[in-house]
Amino acid sequence: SRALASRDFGMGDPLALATAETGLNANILLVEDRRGAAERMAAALTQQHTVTIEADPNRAILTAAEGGFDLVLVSLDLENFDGLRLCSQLRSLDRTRTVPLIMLAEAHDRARVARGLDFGVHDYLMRPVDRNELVARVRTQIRRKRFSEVLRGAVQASMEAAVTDGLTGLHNRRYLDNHLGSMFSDARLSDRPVAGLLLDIDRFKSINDTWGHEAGDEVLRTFAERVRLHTRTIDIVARYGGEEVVIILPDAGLGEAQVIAERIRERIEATPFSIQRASRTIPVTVSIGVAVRQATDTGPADMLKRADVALYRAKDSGRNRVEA
Ligand code: GH3
Ligand code: MG
Ligand code: MG
Ligand code: MG
Repeated sequence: SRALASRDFGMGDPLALATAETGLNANILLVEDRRGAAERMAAALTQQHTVTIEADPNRAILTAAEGGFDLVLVSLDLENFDGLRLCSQLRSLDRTRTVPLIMLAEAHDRARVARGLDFGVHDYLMRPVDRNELVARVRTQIRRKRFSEVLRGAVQASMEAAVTDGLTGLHNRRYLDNHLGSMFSDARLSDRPVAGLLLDIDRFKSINDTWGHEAGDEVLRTFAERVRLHTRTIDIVARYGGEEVVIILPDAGLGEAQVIAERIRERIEATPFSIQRASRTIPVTVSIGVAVRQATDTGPADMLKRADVALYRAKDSGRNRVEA
């Protein structure tokens, strides 16, 4: 589970990263048609950030939607355009929805500022804009944005880790259990086939006993890699138990499933597995049980049960075989 932990937080401590000053250089869009004010604000920000001034609010929306901005400053007192409406448009566009917004307001704009904050504008500055306050509020929003980006990445990574087997990188049983049921009932509703393959490495215990548990792990990883290589992305490949792998093939009938199983069996046998520590290769074979969905099945467990029975038959009749 060390591998899991480092995958979870492979980006380092999210909080430390998000708040590191080096991560706070931002790309800022300043929507302001008063030239003097725009230049003063840009001058205050350019020490740390890159500032693009846009005097035309219609063009500002297009520019912002092109992406790449970490923050948008919007004047509420544009010549021929309602700055608040611009803010609301930026909040509703997919491309700009999460970009922090800061309103630039006059004293008479108080009510509009309140409305802006209500519909999700992040902050505001009163004019005349204080240089230090501008720099500080911008920094706060950038830090908040960086933090939520890192957090989103970390959440995604740990959600992925929760359905991934740490040793092989295959899906784990939880993932299989979560998806197989609906995949199976979809197939039943549209009367399409589904096949299940149960793979079990032959005499794996003796690989462990002869070459050590780490060598066994290496064989498992290589095995998983090769299986993955010979399946499609729409197939579910999951580590089912210790050295057992389940493959679910949507839309595959018995004949097709047997061909795929045979191809995998052959690819495993054809190339011996390398064992780094012993600097040598060893032969590995796999037995595979194949089953397909039947109209009388009450759920995927029925199909997997038949695959298991077929697998047992493959073992019983000499191993390194496919049985259905
Ligand atoms: P058969 O041909 O009948 O399948 O023989 P086998 O030895 O492969 O079958 P058995 O199920 O008896 O042994 C499986 C072994 O797999 C036992 C267990 O120690 C080992 N194993 C399970 N998980 C792991 C793992 O993550 N790493 C390693 N190295 N070994 C594992
Ligand atoms: Mg066994
Ligand atoms: Mg085995
Ligand atoms: Mg086994």
